[in-house]
Amino acid sequence: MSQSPCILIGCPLDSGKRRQGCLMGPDAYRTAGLAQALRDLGHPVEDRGNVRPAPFTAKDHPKIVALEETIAWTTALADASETAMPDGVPIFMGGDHALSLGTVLGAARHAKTVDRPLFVLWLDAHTDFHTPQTTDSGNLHGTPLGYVTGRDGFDGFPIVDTPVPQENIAIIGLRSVDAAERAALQDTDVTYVDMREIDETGIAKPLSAFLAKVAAANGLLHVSLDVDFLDPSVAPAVGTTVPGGATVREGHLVMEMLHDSGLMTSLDLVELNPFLDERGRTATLMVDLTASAFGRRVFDRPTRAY
Ligand code: 4U7
Ligand code: MN
Ligand code: MN
Ligand code: MN
Repeated sequence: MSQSPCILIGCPLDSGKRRQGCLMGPDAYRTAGLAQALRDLGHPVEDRGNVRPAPFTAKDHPKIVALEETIAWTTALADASETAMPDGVPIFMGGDHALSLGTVLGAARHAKTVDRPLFVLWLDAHTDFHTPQTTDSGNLHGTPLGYVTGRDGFDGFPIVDTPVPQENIAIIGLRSVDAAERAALQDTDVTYVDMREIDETGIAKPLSAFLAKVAAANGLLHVSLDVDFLDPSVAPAVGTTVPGGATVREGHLVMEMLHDSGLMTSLDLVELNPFLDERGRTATLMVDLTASAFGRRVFDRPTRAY
């Protein structure tokens, strides 16, 4: 399990919001040494280069930013994701969070072909549960969980034939939730963990409860790591900074627990904007966190069951 091949897939998608720069993310991860860090842990690594969006014609919309481009990316990334999953653990190097419309859709298609349930762990300051109807900003990077759970309103996007069941989703790290998202989420079986709960109980408790569910169901687990899950003081290279985020140690603990569980089958690294970074520190932290998720540790410990 620890020697599972890692498939690096560059997703220079920048269409999920107005502020540009995430298109440089894949090259920042390469420059920060992601492939070598994984090889040093014994994993075979294949870098498949960058995905390109399907052909599209941009139109003007009163509200939604870059709708056709994001649809085109969703189509291409769902294919790339579904194709890569049988070959190893794909690591999608973003790109903004709109890339997860495609990567999770592809993972869901793969899960259906292998007849296993898909679970999604969303590490984020935000719930990303909007639809194109409910978003105020018009930024589609705030919609991927709305899309993959099968909410209405995604006209023109690929059909979500196998929505991810709400009870298979956990969002951890929350501290910025819009009113429309809160209203929609409160009616669901999605697990959501805000920073207050993390402060009160620690991050390990809700995470191990979720991992136990994944293990019991023999599920596949897609993990989506938004840079803004982390506190902006340690991860400044992100457009949507929200104070009060996860610490470096909480980030590593989550990733170490994911590794110990052996459950993670695909990973998004999203929202890194290298234009906003300070001497590469955010890219480097994201690489270090990924290494923890693939087996880097300070000392070996007795294996725990989740
Ligand atoms: B990210 C926001 F209004 N909810 O819809 C919105 F607060 O992928 C933010 O998590 C979305 O970074 C953030 O624009 C999307 C806003
Ligand atoms: Mn996000
Ligand atoms: Mn976010
Ligand atoms: Mn963001």
